[in-house]
Amino acid sequence: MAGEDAVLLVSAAPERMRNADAPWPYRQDSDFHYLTGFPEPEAVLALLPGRAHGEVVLFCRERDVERERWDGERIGTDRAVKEFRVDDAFPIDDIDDILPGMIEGRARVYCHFGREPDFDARLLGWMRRLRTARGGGVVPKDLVALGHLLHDMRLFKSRDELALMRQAADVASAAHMAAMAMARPGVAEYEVEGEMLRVMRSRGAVPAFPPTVAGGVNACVMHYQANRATLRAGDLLLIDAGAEVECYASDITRTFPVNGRFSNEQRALYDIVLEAQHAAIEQVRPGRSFGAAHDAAVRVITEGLCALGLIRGGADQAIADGSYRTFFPSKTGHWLGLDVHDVGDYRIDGEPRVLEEGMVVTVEPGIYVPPGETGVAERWRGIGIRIEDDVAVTRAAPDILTASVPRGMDALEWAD
Ligand SMILES: [Mn+2]
Repeated sequence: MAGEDAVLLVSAAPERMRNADAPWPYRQDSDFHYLTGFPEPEAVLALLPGRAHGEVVLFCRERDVERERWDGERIGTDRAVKEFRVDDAFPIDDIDDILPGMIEGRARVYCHFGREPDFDARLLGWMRRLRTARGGGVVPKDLVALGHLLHDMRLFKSRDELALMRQAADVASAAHMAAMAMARPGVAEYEVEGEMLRVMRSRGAVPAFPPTVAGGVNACVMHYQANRATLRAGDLLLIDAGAEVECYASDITRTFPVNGRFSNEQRALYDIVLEAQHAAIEQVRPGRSFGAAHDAAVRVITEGLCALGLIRGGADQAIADGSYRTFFPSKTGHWLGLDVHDVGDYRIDGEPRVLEEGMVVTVEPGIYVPPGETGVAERWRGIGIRIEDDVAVTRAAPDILTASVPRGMDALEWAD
């Protein structure tokens, strides 16, 4: 695709500091992981079509007994070749001397630029080195943004990738069910969060993003992450949490009554969201447009809110003028993969993308009645409900990877 006269360069994610000299837990760059599976920082992958000594070249840290005593084992260049299926590996410290010669004479460099300032600076340094080389090196004419090419590949999940995503979905499902089992009036949101993190870590996974554990009115804050409040009888609890397994994400939301019983208003709105989700999931099929699920959810939610009197003037008008967004301001889903909001174009030439086998999307309609929304009767205000599942596009029916977490109202109610 890139051509024989191209070179492709991708850098590992740098270590990032949380504060002072305390780092964040390391997470590999998704593109770099996709292409190499190599888990360390300070590495660069070079794909060099036609190179006689090997087309797949990795620059990485060398073994270093003294450093490894402090920071743990490094893979090193020898094992990189043996275990990560690269043709050739060199010490990252030598990259400035070696890489410019590898780039020389090639017409195009595919890479990310404008993302990591350090990588941008190094890339320009290699170009400068090439230009000022003895005899004057042949500098590539074009720097090409790698995103489109690579991210279109990432959009289609292989069988192995789907297996990992199923694992990530299973871990998140277990975490959600543990949360349901312990949520009670008087329990703090962070206690529920802690239980979910315990379940994820006990299975070797990590959270794919900071969980939202939002009791009552907090559910109306779309990205609530404070998780500080205490759960109260009569409130709903909205939990949006996902697990990550070998860098592959899951993303699940459930909303259920803290005291085991939906109120009439909660029940009425929940019923609409669940029906909207069913209608949306029906659209996750090959040949349907990405936007079809959202359109289906908007239709069900708007008609439901009209029937309950929260929207006046008819569903067609509320959809046409967008006023339904007072209660449903988000989209119904996103691509899911190595990133929770995964890469891949949603539109091609202005038209919504058509779904194909191997794509994975989330389906997450919701109703959020803002607490200050004086246009509706007070009894509706402050209710926030979202139901989110991860769905793979298959030739047959939509494959709900997260179906084991209950979402029917009967299954979410309990009595002491
Ligand atoms: Mn989501």
